[in-house]
Amino acid sequence: GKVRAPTHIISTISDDRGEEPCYAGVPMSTIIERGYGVGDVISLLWFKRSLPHYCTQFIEICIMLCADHGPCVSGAHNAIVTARAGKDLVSSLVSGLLTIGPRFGGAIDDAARYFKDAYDKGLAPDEFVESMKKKGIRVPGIGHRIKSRDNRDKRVQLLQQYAHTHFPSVKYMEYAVKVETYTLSKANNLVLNVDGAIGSLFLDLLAGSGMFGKQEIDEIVEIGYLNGLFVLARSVGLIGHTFDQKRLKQPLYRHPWEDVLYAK
Ligand code: Q5B
Repeated sequence: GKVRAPTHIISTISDDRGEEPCYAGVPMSTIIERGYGVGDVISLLWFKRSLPHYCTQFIEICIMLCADHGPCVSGAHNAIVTARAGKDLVSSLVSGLLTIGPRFGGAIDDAARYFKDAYDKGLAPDEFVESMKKKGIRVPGIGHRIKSRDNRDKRVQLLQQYAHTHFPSVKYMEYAVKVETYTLSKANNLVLNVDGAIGSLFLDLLAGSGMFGKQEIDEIVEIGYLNGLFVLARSVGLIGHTFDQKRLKQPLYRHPWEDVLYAK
C-alpha cells in the first residue's frame, strides 16, 4: 500500500497548495466575496472556525481600541527611542512589542485565567481578591497608572456597552466588575483596566457563543490566545510611532541627567 513519508511539520490552519490559499479551509475568494473583515480572518487562523458576526465585530473592536494609547506608554516609548536610534521598522516594532507583559498590555490571559477560575469555583469577589493578596499576586486586569474611579477608561466602557447589547451572557464581565467594586474600596486606581475587560469579556464570548466546547475553552485559556489581541492591535500603533519619528526626523534620544536620581 501507500507509505506516507514522515513529515517535519504539521499545520492545520492554512493551505497555499491549491488554486488559491485557504484559511481554515475557507478560500481567499470566499473571504473577499462575503466581505469578511480582519475579525473573521482572526477567527479562522486562531480559532479555526467562522464565528458569528457579533464575535468577529467584538474582536475588531478590541483591535481598534487597543491600537494605540499615546506616546508615553512602555511600548510606544521603546519604539520611539529605537526609531530615533536610527533603527529600521522591524527593530522599532519589536522593541516596543517586547515591553508587552504582565504589567503592560499582556495581562489579558492571566485576567481570563484568574477570573474564570475564581468565578467557576464560586469564590466571592472579596474572597478572590484577598486570596490573591495572600499569594502576593496582583489581580491581573485590575489597576492603571492614569485611570481611576473618577477618570474611567473609555475603552472599557465601550467594550462593556457592546457586550451588554450583543452578547447572550456577560457573567464573567459582571464578576470582574464586582471584583473592581471591591478593589476600588481599597484604592482609587484599582479599576478594571482594558486587559481585564477584554479577558473577562472574551470568556463570555467563548462560553456564550455556543461555538466552543468546555475543553476547547479550557485549552484556549491555558495556552493563552488573548494577549495576541493586544500584541496585534498595538503593532498598528507602534508602526505608526516609528513612521512618526522618521517623518519628524527626530535625532538620537538621550534621557536628561536632571531626570535621573544618581544615588549611592
Ligand atoms: N496594586 C497596572 O500600578 C499597574 C494591583 C494592586 C492588587 C492589582 C498595576 C498592575 C495588574 C496588571 C495589569 C494591565 C502596573 C494594565 C495596560 C495597557 C495600557 C497602559 C497605559 C495601554 C499599575 C500601588 C499599590 C500597591 C499595589 C497595589 C496595584 N495593582 N493590588 N491588584 N492589580 N496591575 N496590567 O499604578 O500596598 O502600596 O504595596 O500591575 O492588569 O497595560 O495606558 O498606561 O493601553 O497602553 O504603578 O492601558 O495596577 O501602582 O505598582 O505603585 O501599586 O496598589 O500592590 O499596594 P501602579 P503601584 P501597596 S493596562
